[in-house]
Amino acid sequence: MSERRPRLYSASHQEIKSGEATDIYFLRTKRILREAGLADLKVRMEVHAYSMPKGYEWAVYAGLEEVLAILEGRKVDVYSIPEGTIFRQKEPLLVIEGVYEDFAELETAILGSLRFSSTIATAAARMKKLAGDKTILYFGLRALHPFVYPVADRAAYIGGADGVSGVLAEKYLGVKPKGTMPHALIISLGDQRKAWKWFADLYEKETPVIALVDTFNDERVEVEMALETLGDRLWGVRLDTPSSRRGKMREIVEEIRWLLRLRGRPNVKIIVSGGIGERQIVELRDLVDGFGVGTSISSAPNIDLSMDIVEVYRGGEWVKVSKRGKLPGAKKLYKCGGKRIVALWDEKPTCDSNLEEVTVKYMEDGRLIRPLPSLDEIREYVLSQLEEVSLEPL
Ligand code: PCP
Repeated sequence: MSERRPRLYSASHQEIKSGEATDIYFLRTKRILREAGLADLKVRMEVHAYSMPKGYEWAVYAGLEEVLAILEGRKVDVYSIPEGTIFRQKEPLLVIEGVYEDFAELETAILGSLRFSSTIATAAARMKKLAGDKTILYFGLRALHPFVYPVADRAAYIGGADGVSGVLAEKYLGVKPKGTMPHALIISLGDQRKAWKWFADLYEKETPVIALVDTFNDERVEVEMALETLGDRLWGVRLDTPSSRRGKMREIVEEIRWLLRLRGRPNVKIIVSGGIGERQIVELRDLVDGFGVGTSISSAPNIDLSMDIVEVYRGGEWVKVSKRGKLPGAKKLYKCGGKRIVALWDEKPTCDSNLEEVTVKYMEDGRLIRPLPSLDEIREYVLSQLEEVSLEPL
C-alpha cells in the first residue's frame, strides 16, 4: 500500500507568473544565451494565427488580461489589439518587446492563456451569431478541469454567451451564475412535481422558474404536469432529452410549442440542452428561446496561436527575422474604413478615410499604462463585430 496521499495537480498562480509553468527548452535556451554572451539580446515577439480551424474564417481574441497579469513586473513593453477583437489569419495580435532573457520562459503560459480563452470565446461567439436573439447559456464547466472554471466562464461570456453557470463567475468576474435544477434534484426527491415546486417556492424571487421536463416521462407529459403544478409561476421548460430518445428533436419541440399554445401559455419559454452544437442551433433556433451549450464550446477546435521572434536588436538596429513560413518584422493592425491593414512596425499606412490604430500599447517596462475594459464592454465589442462577419455553421 503506497503512502501517497491524493492531491491536486494544477499549477499555482505563483508558478504561472514566475515562469515555472513552462516548457524545459525555454530554460535551456536562456542558459545557452547567457553563456554565449547574449543575455541582453533584445527582441520583438509577435503572437498570430497562421492557420484557422477548418471552416473558420475568423476568431475572437481573448485572454489578454491574463497575459498582462503574467507579464506585469517583467521589463517588457506590450502592444496588443484589444481583447475581444475579431481577427483573421496572419494578423498581429500581441507584440512583446524586451530583453529575451526577461520573458522567454513565459511563452508557454502566454500562448496557453490566449489559446484557451480565444478557443472558448470564438466557439461561444459562433453559437451566439447563429442563435441571433435567442439565448446561449454556457454549461460546459464539467467538460474541463476545475482549475480553469472562472477562465472558461469569462471567455464564454466575452464571446457572447448570455449567461454562465459557474458559481465562481460571481466571485472572479462579477457575473451572476444562471441555472435551475439538475436531474439529481428530481431523482433525489423522487417526484418531478415536488422538485419544481420546491424550486419555485425557494427561488422564484431571484430567478425565472425553468422546470426540467425530461426525467421520468415523455416531455409532453411532463410539460402538462409542470403547467398543472406551477400554473402562472412556470416561466420556462428545459428539454435535456436523452440522445437515445431524440428521434427528431425539432418535432418534439414543435409538439411542446403546440401544447403550450393549446393550454393558453404560448409565452412559456423553451430551453434545449444536451449535445447542442452549431447545426442543432440552426435546426431549432426559430422554435426555442434558448440553448444550454456545454461540450461543444468547452471542446471546440483549438485556435492555433503561435509566438515568434520577428525582430532582433543587433548592431544598433532592429533586424527583421523569422523562421521560414512566417513573415519577418513586427507588425501592427490598422483599420481604414472597412478595410483591415497589416503594416510593419514603423510604417504608417495610407488611408483616405479615418485611420484607426487597432494595435495599441498596454504595458511599458512591465507597468500597465492603459485602463482595462470591463467584461461587459468586451462582450459588447464582440457582439458589435459579430454583426459584420459571416458564418457557415459546422
Ligand atoms: C445538461 C447536459 C449536459 C450539460 C447540460 C451540457 O446538463 O446533460 O451535461 O450539455 P453538453 O455538454 O452536451 O452540451 P443537466 O441536464 O443539468 O445534467 P444532469 O444530467 O447532470 O442533470
